[in-house]
Amino acid sequence: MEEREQIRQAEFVTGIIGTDTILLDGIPQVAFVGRSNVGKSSIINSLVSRKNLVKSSSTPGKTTEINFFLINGERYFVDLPGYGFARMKAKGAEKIRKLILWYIGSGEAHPRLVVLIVDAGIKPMPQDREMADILRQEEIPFVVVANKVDRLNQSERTRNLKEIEAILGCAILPYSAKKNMGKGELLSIVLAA
Ligand SMILES: Nc1nc2c(ncn2[C@@H]2O[C@H](COP(=O)(O)OP(=O)(O)OP(=O)(O)O)[C@@H](O)[C@H]2O)c(=O)[nH]1
Ligand SMILES: [Mg+2]
Repeated sequence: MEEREQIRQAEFVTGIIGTDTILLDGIPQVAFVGRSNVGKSSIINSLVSRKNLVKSSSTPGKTTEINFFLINGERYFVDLPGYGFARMKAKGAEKIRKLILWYIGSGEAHPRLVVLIVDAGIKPMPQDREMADILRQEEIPFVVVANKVDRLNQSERTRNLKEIEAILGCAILPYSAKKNMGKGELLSIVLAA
């Protein structure tokens, strides 16, 4: 029987808000990006089988720095702040947008793989399309994950996933951080990166 890839070790290393020496250490980065509150931090917790390695919250805008977690001593999972948080002051939202675009597009961080997360129950927003377009432009490999499918019934799932695929122009992986659905598949993708 094939041995399942596992995460044996996960530890918080640092949070950054711009240029940092961690970007120079040669350890590959897998980044988790998406709108605020879609469950980026929860997905990382589900992958590492820890409830609270990464702080998650029902209040959008929880993550404000770019947080690095060392996984199995060999790669980083990078938890980014969420974009498109409507209630955030314009200045703060712009700052976060710039921080994300710097991480994705400046060439300083060069993530190996980006996990672009959307909410399976919500139509992708223009910012999600923009993010997918930027990733294609920068030629950064990415995978799209539709989280919170546990909230949908089977027919809603099928319909929404199709619609999200059409809008973002790529295949998506249904996921539930709450129920650990899709975990095996996403785990093998992020550990292969
Ligand atoms: N039902 C359900 N709720 C989820 C799931 N994943 C996350 N949530 C909830 O969604 C809320 C936001 O989760 P976070 O992981 O903090 O989201 P985030 O994308 O990191 O948010 P920011 O850091 O603010 O950008 C929390 O209340 C989670 O419990 C899921 O798969 N199913
Ligand atoms: Mg978060």
